[in-house]
Amino acid sequence: MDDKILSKKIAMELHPAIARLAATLTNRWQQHLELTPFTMPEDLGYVEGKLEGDRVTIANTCYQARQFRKIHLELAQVGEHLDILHCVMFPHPAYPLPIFGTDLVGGKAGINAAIVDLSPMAPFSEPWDRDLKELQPLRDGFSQHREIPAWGDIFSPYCLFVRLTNSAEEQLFIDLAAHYATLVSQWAQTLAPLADPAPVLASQQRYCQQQQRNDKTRRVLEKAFGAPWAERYMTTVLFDVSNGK
Ligand code: BLA
Repeated sequence: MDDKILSKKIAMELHPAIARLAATLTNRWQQHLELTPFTMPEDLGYVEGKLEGDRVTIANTCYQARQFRKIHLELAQVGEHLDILHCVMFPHPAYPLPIFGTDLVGGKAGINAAIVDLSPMAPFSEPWDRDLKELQPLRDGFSQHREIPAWGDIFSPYCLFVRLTNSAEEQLFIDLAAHYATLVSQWAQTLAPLADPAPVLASQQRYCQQQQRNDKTRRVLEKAFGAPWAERYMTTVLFDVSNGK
């Protein structure tokens, strides 16, 4: 990671569950994948804006690996009251792996939105389905489930969307997200690339189009940076549609 981005991140003093999830995911990737750097547009690694007088800061870290086109971890902060972790692992479309995605949104009062999924780009094979079913006891450990919005038809039956009500639930969410990230990294090792990436590419494109319809994300970005910038950021950094290469 760029030293400048790292020191800015430390200065951010994020909600402890967000900082812990970021460290845990990075650790799992280093354990299970051979990471190489992924270069993103120069001006988008670290970004600052203003939202109703509050400073908005965004720090991005990106990697790639043989089976993953882009592994993106974003930490964002809106003034003193909103901390955000966003993470997506985009497989190369030649690998019919699900997309790992997680989003944590919260503040001093707690994490109001915690979502994690392995979203299928092709039907899950039986062993993958079994791996996900085995984690049901973890998914059962949350007291406040939230309703997935209509654009979320891209998510799997194993998607978890909750409010985290105490530190035990925070840790359980981190454990579940780490399991999901580990599973997709391990599944990746078992696959040979497909000759025809077109069907997976089409599923990935639909995933990105649906995520771009998340008005709550868009509104934060628009208010801080303006509509054109928010559009560029959502379509080139958060949910850029692979061109198949
Ligand atoms: C919700 N995302 C949100 C919310 C905000 C953001 C403010 C509302 C929180 C709440 O209702 O309590 C904001 N999220 C951001 C911003 C960024 C971000 C500004 O990532 C980036 C700069 N979102 C994702 C991914 C998933 C996701 C990868 O980025 C899922 C895998 C889901 N976020 C997601 C969902 C909601 C959400 C489903 C709830 C939307 C709703 O209830 O309408």
